[in-house]
Amino acid sequence: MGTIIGQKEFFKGIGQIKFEGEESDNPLAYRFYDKNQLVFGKPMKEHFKFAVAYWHSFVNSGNDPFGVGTKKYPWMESKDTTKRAHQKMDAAFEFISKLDLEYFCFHDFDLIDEGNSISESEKRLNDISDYCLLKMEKSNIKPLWGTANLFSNPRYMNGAATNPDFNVVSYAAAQVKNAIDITLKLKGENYVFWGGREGYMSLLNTDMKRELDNLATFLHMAKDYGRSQGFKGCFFIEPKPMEPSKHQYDYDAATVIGFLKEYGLDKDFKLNIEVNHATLANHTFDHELQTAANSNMLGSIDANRGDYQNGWDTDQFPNNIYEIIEALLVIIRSGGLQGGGINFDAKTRRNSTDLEDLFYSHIGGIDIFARSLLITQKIIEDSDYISMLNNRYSSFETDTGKKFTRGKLTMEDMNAYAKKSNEPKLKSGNQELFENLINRHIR
Ligand code: XUL
Ligand code: CO
Repeated sequence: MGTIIGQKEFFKGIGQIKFEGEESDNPLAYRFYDKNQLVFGKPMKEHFKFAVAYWHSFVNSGNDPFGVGTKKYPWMESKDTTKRAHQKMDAAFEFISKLDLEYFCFHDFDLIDEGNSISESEKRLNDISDYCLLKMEKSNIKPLWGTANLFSNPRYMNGAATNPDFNVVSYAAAQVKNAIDITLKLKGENYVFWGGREGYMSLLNTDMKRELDNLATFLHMAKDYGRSQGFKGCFFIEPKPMEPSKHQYDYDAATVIGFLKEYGLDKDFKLNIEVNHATLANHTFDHELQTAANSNMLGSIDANRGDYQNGWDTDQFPNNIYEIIEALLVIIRSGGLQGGGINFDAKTRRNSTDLEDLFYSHIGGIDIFARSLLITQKIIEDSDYISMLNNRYSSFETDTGKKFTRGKLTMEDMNAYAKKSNEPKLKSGNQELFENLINRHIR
C-alpha cells in the first residue's frame, strides 16, 4: 500500500481503508469515495485533496475547560519530547496512509512541543522536519498547508502580529519565519494565517487602525520572505468572527477581502473558508464560499460543522449532505478550489475515545463529500437547475438588458425604459422548487 509503518504499529487490527461501494456495511470502508473515479472529468481525489488536521487527530487529548484529556493515545505516552514527537509522526503517517490520503495540515508546535527559546524551538523543528522528510521519502504524503500557532502561548494574549508590544510582534515574526521554512522544506503546498488573537476585547485600550496597519505590514513581510525563499504556493487567510478574541479582525470572507485589497495583499493571498467559522459569523457556508469565489479568492476549505444549539466552534465532523451539496454547487461552478483542498479541521467528541473513532469520523467526512459530489454532478449535468437559475436573469439577455450589463445605459435611458414598460410583473423566486430539486437528487 506504499505505506510506512513506524517501528510500532499504532492502529493494530485496522488495515487499508478501501472503496467497497454503496452496498458495503463495513464501517471501515469507503462507500462513495472511489479516489480515481472521474467526476466532471477529474478524479475525485483531485477535486478534494483531503487532509488530516495534525492538531485534532494526534495532539488533542480531549481536554476542555471542565476536565482533562480523555484520549489516552499510545503515541502521547513517552516522557521524552523527541521520542513523543517521532511516535506522534509515526502514528500520523500510519493513519493517513491507512486512510489512503496524501495530505496533512499542521501548526509548528503540533509537530513537536515548543522549546524554551526561539533557538531551541528552531532546533526542534529542524529535527522533526528531518524525520518527516524521511517518512515522506517512503510515502506520497505531504502538507496541504502549514501554519504557526500564534495563539496558545501566554505571550500572545494581546495578539501576535497585532500585539501592542513590538517585542511580541517580532517574536511572532520569528515564529512565522520558521513555520514558513519548514512548510517549504516539507514541500507544503500552501501557508495559512488564522488570526485567533488578532483582534481585541475592548476598544478602550485598543488602537484598531494601528493594529490593522501592523497586521498588513507583518503579512507583507511574511509573503515577501516566503517568495524570496522560492515558495510558489498560496498564502491563505482563514476568517473567523470571534473566539478566542471577542472581535476578530478576520471576521468573515467579505471583511478579509476588503482588508487584502486595501493593503495590496490580494495578489498573493486567498481564503481558507471553514464551515463552523461561517456559521459563527451568521452566514451559511455556501455564502462564504461564494463571497470568496466572487473575488477569485476561493483557495481552500476547513471542513467541519457546528452545532445548532451551541454558539461556539464545536468542530464536529461534517455529516450534513444538504449543506455539502450547497457548498459543492458553489465550488464546482466557480472552477474548484485554488491551490488548496479539504482539511478536516474537526475533532472526534471528547467521549469518542477508541482509536477506531478517528477512522470512523474521517471515513464519514470523506464519504459525505464524495456522495455529495456525485449528486452535485447529477444536479448540474442532468437536471434543470442551471437553466432555472439562469432563467431568473434572462431579462439581462434582452437588447436593453445587455446594454445595462455592459454599462452602456444612463439614468435617463433607464427612466425612459421604465416609463415605457410600466409596472414590472411579479416573478416568483420559486425557492421551494429549487430546494425540492436538490432533495430529489439525494438518494
Ligand atoms: C481555529 C481554527 C484553526 C486554524 C489553524 O478555529 O480553525 O485550527 O484552522 O490555525
Ligand atoms: Co480552521
